[in-house]
Amino acid sequence: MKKLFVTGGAGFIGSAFVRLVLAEIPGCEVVNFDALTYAGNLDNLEGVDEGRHRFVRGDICDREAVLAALEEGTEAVVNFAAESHVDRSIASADEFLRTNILGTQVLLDAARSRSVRRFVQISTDEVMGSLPDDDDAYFTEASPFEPNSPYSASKAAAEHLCRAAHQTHGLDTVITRCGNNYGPRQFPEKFLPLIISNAMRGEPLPLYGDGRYTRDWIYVEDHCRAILMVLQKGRSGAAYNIGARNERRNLEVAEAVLGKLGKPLSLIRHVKDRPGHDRRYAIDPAKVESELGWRPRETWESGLEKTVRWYAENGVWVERTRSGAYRDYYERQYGAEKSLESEV
Ligand code: NAD
Ligand code: TDX
Repeated sequence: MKKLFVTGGAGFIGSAFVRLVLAEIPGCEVVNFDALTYAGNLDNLEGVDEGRHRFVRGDICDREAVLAALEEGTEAVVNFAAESHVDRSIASADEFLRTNILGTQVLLDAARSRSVRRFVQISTDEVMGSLPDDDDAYFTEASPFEPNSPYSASKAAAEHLCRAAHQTHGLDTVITRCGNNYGPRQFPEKFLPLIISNAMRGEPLPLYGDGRYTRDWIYVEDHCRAILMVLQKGRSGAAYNIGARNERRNLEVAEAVLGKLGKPLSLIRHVKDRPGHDRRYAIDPAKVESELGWRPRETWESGLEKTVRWYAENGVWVERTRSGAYRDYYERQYGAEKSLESEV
């Protein structure tokens, strides 16, 4: 691989992917196209090899800007750019529809007109909705789409557009559907970095509802290695579910973080539930394992240890991301919960 066009590469997963590509594929150049929304952060790219990395600030909905940055000879577009936080999509869906749906179509069109060989769409397990609690059902690639939030509905729509580009125009598309990522540089509106940074400051950890919601956690670098394998060896037109067989209840995650930081369980607070809150995600990764030979490298214990340590050692990053616009959002989301319903 010589040249990749990565969108959303200043975000949490995209920046981890850019680092991985530059480190593991000698000679590969990356054009990193990112609008730098509240979630995009150039600090996430500190230390990358600038000789092979070109950052372009731009909006994936801006057709001309995309075409100007996307050069002939680009081997693949890898689309991470998205509005990615479920709670924000519940508060207001507009930006999710614009970026996640219209933006994906602009990229598909641009990839076709620049004769890009392959288009990789980074999707999510959430397009498949919710599984019952205490069940042995799993999401497979054949699971029906049942998105429950404006975020997951917009990601499902984006998948359909990729499929349509493949079927109608013969574009070589592949889709990855992953569960909850964790690791360094995740914006602290998401559950794990939120509770780590709150716990470090001795502040309450907000758990929606009964806290017994289950997520299937994967260390971000393991996810990125799977994306790289799908990019290099995945079947055209296929989707791959990516998961580390690591289901955890939110309460268990909170207890693990408090344990690692030596903080009391009394910091846990049950707050008002998320509307339409998906009960359980659980991914069957058999296809990516058997077809592509992918396996996660981190265990939950090693990944959580690395993650907590990274946040402990990068207080400046945390403070900078928690300032300004994010603080306003935090007040809107949790302000009413200051009187916190109960303690565990
Ligand atoms: P993030 O919110 O941390 O980063 C998103 C990035 O996209 C930011 O850098 C932002 O500036 C950029 N962006 C947003 N709108 C843009 C636009 N219109 N034009 C150009 N750039 C724009 O997200 P993340 O957690 O890194 O997620 C990356 C992708 O992976 C998303 O597509 C998300 O749906 C998917 N995903 C995330 C998870 C997870 O657990 N975080 C799990 C599965 C799938
Ligand atoms: O304050 C909180 N309290 C709480 O209990 C927050 C922010 C979340 N939660 C719960 C909701 C979920 O059950 O924690 C779980 C994880 O929440 P999020 O971090 O918001 O992630 P989730 O809604 O599961 O979606 C994530 O995984 C799939 C990503 O944000 C998506 O981008 C990805 O597609």
